[in-house]
Amino acid sequence: MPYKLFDVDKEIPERKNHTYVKHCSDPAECMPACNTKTVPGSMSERGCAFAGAKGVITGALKDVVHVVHSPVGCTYYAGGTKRYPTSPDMPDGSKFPIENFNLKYVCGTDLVESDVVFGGMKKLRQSIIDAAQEFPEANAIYAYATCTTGLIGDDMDAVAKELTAELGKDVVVFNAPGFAGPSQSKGHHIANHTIFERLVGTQEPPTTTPYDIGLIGEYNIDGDLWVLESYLKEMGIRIISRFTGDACHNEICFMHRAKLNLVRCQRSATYIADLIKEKYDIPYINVDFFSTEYCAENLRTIGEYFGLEKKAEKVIADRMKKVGPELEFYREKLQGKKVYIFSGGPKSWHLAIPLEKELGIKVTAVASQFEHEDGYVKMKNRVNEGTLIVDDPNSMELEEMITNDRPDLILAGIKEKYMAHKLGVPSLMIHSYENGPYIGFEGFLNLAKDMYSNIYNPVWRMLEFEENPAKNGEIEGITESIETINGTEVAK
Ligand code: CFM
Repeated sequence: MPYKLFDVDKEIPERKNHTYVKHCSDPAECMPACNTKTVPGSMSERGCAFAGAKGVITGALKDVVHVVHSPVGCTYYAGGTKRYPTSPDMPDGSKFPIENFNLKYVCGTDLVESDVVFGGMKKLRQSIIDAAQEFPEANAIYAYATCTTGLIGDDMDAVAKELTAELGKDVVVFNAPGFAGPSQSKGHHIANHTIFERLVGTQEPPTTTPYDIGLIGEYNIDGDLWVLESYLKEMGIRIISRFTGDACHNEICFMHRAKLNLVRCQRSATYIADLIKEKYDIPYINVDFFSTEYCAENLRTIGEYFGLEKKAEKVIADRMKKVGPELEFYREKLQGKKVYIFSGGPKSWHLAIPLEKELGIKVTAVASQFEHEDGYVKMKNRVNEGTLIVDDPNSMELEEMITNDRPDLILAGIKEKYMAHKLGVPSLMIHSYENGPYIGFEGFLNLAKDMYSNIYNPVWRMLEFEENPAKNGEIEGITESIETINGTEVAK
């Protein structure tokens, strides 16, 4: 029986197809149903297509002002709550005057009932003009359709076209209303196509070199991009265009000048890498920089491509020297701990093997809010016999899993975190991170540290959890002393 129906799903048996237990002898086609509408009655944790466009793809840009064409709620939730910091550095050497501009401001049209009845285009036009006046430093204005404006059918492109000419800067419409697809994944897709069709190839970079790469699908969560950039820089490779972490509008417009593209998030951004390959003949490589082994392996591949093998080896050796001994400590402490990975998708397959192989952790469940079949193939290939693979999980399922199975830690997001805490199980945010970055050599060490300090936090034995009588007061290995590792104090 490769599929599992949770007790909490008795009323919605359709959920069974989405929860697969891996058995090595199962045929290849055995995997969770995915990328379809959420089963009615299931309390999904998914985001909407608009969230996928603004919250993931475009919100990381440092010099763009965003106008959300919606009642005020969508605008509120489009605020910069995701942790993708930006530096002020611009490709021409100048500085953008507002630090972390992308995290600070969002504009909206604040639609009310009369706009729904009579149309919102006038308001949209005025809001874009106001945004341009309020933020003259912004180099472009991106405007977003939402469920309301998608339904009333405002012709946003007509407004944008007019205003691009009037304002003398790009006004780009992202037509990904919330209902455009089953999850945020559809918004990634639409935003990739919009950017490609509307922007790529419309500007030229100030300079080019033979070692210019495009880094695609890297959003600089908690500084991830800067870690990778430092490795590439030491190898003599320049990132000419970032899609879209710490990027500016202009560099998106000259993505067609990269010599090679690296695709980091292969769920949200392979679309544009494919489009660029097709039109401009620029090759791309899928990369995986989570963990020391994958990171080394991928830096070697990039080194080989550019004939920079020795430099790649130097970066790897330097970083391993720094993180190797400390990782050893965490490996010892994390050995045998039972962990779930609940992510949007890719992080569930990126991390499954590294956690097991490099830290000795047992990954007993993985879940994804919006992966497609190709991602589930990777997930299935990378987990052990008996691991539960859940598509579009609902909170009650997770509660049932935690209650019955008592993992030592769940790697998840803010939606799961406090429920896990209430059940007496530590939870670490794998979406926006806690003490990130989590990518690369140093990042993997940060992740290990955070996992360790969450599992071994003495709070879990100070509180009494009704659900968890077995563990009260006796989590194995916890003492109250503090140990110092390389100058950092950690609870032992
Ligand atoms: Fe790509 Fe991402 Fe992810 Fe994603 Fe996301 Fe994210 Fe994620 Mo949260 S772009 S698919 S839509 S790697 S926000 S940085 S962590 S669900 S696994």
